[in-house]
Amino acid sequence: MELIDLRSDTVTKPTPEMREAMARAEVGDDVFGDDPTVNRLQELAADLMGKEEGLFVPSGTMGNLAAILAHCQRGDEVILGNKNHSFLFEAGGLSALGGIHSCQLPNQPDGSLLLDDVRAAIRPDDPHDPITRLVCLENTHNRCGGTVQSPAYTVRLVQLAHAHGLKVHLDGARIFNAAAALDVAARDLAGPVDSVTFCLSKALCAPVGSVLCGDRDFVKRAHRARKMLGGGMRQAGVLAAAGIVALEKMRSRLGEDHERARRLARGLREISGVQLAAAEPATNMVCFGLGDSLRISEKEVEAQLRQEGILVHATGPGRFRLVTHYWIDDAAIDKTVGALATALR
Ligand code: TLP
Repeated sequence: MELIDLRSDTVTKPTPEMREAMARAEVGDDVFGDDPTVNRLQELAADLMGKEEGLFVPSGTMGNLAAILAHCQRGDEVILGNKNHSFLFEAGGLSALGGIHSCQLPNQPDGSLLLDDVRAAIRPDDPHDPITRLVCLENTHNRCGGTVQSPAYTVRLVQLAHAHGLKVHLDGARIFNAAAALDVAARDLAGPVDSVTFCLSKALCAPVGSVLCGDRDFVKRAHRARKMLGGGMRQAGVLAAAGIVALEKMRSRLGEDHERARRLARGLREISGVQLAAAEPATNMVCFGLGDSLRISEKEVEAQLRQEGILVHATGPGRFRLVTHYWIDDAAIDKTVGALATALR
């Protein structure tokens, strides 16, 4: 049975075109900067983000941590959302490995931070306080349900941060989903910030990798951080080749995933007891809870759907996030709605 895997867009497998490009890739030692395919990917990525340079990293987690290490010294403070991936799901790397203090502000429903909250969180120049150095944004915002923040908001946040001498890093793991939903170019969202990470291995289907982009000095420091974290890869062109196909061929189709997320949400809305987090999903994530009337646990739902060949993943007690992607078609959505309707009857 062909599995329908809605646990994340990280489950996407490389397309046949990617596998061919990987087999043909010209390679060299990337730690020496000698891999022509990695270099091409980095240039392409930097151009799409409106930045001077790019740095290929093995994962979004390492991209975010290398960025934070490149911006901050030990003991500095980062302002970020209390639902940001870097705070919740990166194993505490910024404090464990970077010695960096975090100030967590409440994410608004769209994943943004209130400018007044940011302004109030910036520390005075006082020896009792850590030095506020960086603000981290996330767009699309994963834990807020794949929500998007506009270029205008990004500019306002960056202006505030820069007025106080702070840098801004954007976790743009799914920045191309945000750009597609807002019908803007990714550089409209990434251009204003000082650094941005985006993932090749999620909706874009590459098997591995993210790119961290910023100005030349920043990327030089991030390069050192990547080495320190063990992320200096050698003949990484075989991976970068898939990343190039991802950027050239897979960005323009992301609207299809968003349309399927809306189809899924429409189906779920008809099932009594399902409480959708948002009337309309902003991008490729559909989040919902199980109402009290339903006498079934999230583990039982996972198990029942698995028997039908459908993989879903609970994000908390009675809560789910289903993610659409390249390998999910309309029939998969309809089968999932049917299976959930049966499980929750
Ligand atoms: N997110 C994964 C899980 O870790 C939760 C997922 O299934 O969504 N930033 C954001 C916004 C992310 O959603 C993720 C992965 C990362 C960073 C980390 O990327 P990787 O997995 O490449 O380290």
